[in-house]
Amino acid sequence: MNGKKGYLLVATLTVLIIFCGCEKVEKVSTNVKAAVFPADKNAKIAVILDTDICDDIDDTWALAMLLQSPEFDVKLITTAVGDTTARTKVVAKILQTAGRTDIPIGTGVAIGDMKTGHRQDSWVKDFDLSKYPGKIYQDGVQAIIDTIMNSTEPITIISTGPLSNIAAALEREPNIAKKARFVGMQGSIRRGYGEKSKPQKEYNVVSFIKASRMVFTADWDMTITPLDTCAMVSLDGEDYKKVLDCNSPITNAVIENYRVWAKSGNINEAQVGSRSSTLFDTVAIYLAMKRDFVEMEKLGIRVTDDGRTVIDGKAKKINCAMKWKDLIAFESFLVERLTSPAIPAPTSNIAGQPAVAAPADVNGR
Ligand SMILES: [Ca+2]
Repeated sequence: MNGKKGYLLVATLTVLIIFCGCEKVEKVSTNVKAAVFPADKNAKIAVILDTDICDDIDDTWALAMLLQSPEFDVKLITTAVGDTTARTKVVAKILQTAGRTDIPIGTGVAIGDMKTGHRQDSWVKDFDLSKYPGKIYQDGVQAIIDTIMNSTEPITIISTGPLSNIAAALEREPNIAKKARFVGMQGSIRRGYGEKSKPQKEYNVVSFIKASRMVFTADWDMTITPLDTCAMVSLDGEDYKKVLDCNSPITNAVIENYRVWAKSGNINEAQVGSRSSTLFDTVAIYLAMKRDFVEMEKLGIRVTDDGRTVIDGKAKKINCAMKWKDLIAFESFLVERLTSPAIPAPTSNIAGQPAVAAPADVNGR
C-alpha cells in the first residue's frame, strides 16, 4: 500500500466511524426522547401513580395536580406502605369527588409501620368503600404489572413514596422495566431538607433501601426530583389564596384534607389559612410531563447501604432535577392547574369502568 492509498483508506475508515458513531448517538437520543414523551405531541402520557398518600399531605396535592393535568391518561393509582387499604379509601373518595371513578385503584403491599389509621382518617370516616362504584384491585402490585404488560404504549410510573410496590412489581415481573419509564420524588444529592445545604437520607429511599436499589438499577429510563429541587416548593400569599378561595370540588378536597392532616399532627391550623406545607411530590407529577422550569443533570446515582443517594460515575445514569430555573413559575403553574376547570372522565367510559383493557383481577372486586 502506498502512502496516498493508505491515507485514503484511513480517511474513509475515519468517515465511516464518525458516520456510524453519529448515527448511533442520534438513534440513542431519539429512543430516549421517545421513551420520555410520546412522539405525537397531542398524545396523552399514560401513567400509573404509586403514592403513600396520607403520610405527608403533599401526595394529596400531587394527586389533585395529576387529575387536573390534561397531558395525562391515568391508567391506575396504587397505594404504598403501611395500612394501604386505609389509604385506598382516601384515593377512592378523592376520585369520586373529582368525578374520576373511571380510574382504577390498586391497594399495594402493606409493609412498614402498620399502625391502624392515618392522619387523613377523619376525612373518610363516613365514606363506605364497599359502595364505591369504581374498580379496586386488591393486589395493587399485580395491577401495576398487568397495566404495563398489557399496554400497547409505554407507561410512565410516577412514584411519590417509598418504593416497596415498584420493587415488588419488578421482582415479580422484571420485564416491566422494558415497557415503562420511572419518574419519582426520591433522593437527596447535593441538598437536603429545608435550607440545609448538605445532602441527607431521604425518607422515600431510606424507608426500604433494598427496594430503592432495585428501582434505581432497573433497566428503564429514570427521572427523579431529589430534595435538591422538590424540598423548595410551597405556596403562600396570593398563590395559596387562589387555591383556598377556588371552591371547586378538588381544591376543597385538598384543603379539607390539609386541615384534618394538620389537626391530627398538632400543626397550628392557622397555617392552613395562609400557606401550604412543602409540596415535594408535585414536582414528580410535573417531571412526568414537562422540564422547562428545572435544570436537569444526567448523573450516575448509587443507593448506599445506609440509604443515601450519592453520585457515582459507575452507577446507572439517572435524569435528576438538580436546580430550579424558575421556581416561581412552577408554583404559578401548579396553582393554575389546581384551580382550572375539572377534567371530566373520558366520554367513552362509563363511571367505574377502566379506560383500557383491565388488568387480570385475581382478588379484586
Ligand atoms: Ca409521598
